[in-house]
Amino acid sequence: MSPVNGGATRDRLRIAIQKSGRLSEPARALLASCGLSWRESRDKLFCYGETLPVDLLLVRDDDIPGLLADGVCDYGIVGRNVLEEQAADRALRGLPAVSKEVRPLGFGGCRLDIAIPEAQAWDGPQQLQGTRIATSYPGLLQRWLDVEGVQATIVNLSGSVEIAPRLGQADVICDLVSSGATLTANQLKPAVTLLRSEAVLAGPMRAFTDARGELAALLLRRLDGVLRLRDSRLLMFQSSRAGVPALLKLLPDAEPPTLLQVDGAETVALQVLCHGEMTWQRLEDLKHAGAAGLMVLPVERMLA
Ligand code: PRT
Ligand code: ZN
Repeated sequence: MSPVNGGATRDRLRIAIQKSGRLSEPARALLASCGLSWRESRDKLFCYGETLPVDLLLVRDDDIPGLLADGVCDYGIVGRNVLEEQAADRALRGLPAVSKEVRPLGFGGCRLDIAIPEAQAWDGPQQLQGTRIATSYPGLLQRWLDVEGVQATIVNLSGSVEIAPRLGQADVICDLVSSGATLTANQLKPAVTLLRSEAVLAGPMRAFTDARGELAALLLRRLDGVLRLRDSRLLMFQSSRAGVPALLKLLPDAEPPTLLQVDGAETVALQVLCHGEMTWQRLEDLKHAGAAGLMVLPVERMLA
């Protein structure tokens, strides 16, 4: 079969993910945890979906918005920074949006920051008037400069942005930052954040009118289940019936509990699905408030 047939009617769903890079492994793992599997061909561009008619295209992340725009792929897993850059670029050229963020996916977190030389003070955006700013995100930078009313020269670089000030190519930079170590290594410091980013599922503006519609709904349903459970734990403990309200106040991120009567009318056993991190401190607080026999269990799968 041909992996590419444009935006024509199809009965298989096609998802573009990064071939190799920061997002490729977590993207595959996430889709696998939704019950998808593929005939492995990791060296190639195309993976044929086996458990469901959902195929993968393995590509460079920068190509994903274009593949979505052309209808070659139905969904893509890509950094919000890449998706928003395409949107900003299209908007600056007066073109309509062609794809949208469908779900944030909770990995690949970073920020698009303007970073300035360490020795400089930051007095706000107006300080950038008349400067040269090196970036690989000219659309997002221009959009921000327009909002702030700043006139600056954008130096468009495809890589090694951090080194541009030292090479005399630019005064400051606008680049992705996660730990900040790269900025420090280049005697730069973050000044202002233009965008908070993470990997997202990007998809079409309009719903599918063919068999892909049902497949897409199924995929999103499973994805929502997986994302919801990612930080979820099943908490089990016993307490006096009278003590339950005080304990539940300590669990604001919990689903309504299941209560089982244990010992006469007084003692109850509780099962609570909690969505936040279950730290030792939280367990100790619960114990202090009267919980006994506390147990935290991982949740593997859930179908509401
Ligand atoms: O080959 P391909 O084009 O597909 O890959 P790529 O090299 O363009 O992308 P890749 O794999 O580097 O990044 C993919 C996506 O990961 C990005 O689009 C972001 O959404 C996300 N991401 C998360 C990051 C970072 N964190 C990150 N730290 N992308 C890049 N960086 C850079 C940063 O700019 C710096 O140069 O990594 C370096 C280390 O960052 P610090 O702050 O930890 O030092
Ligand atoms: Zn890239």
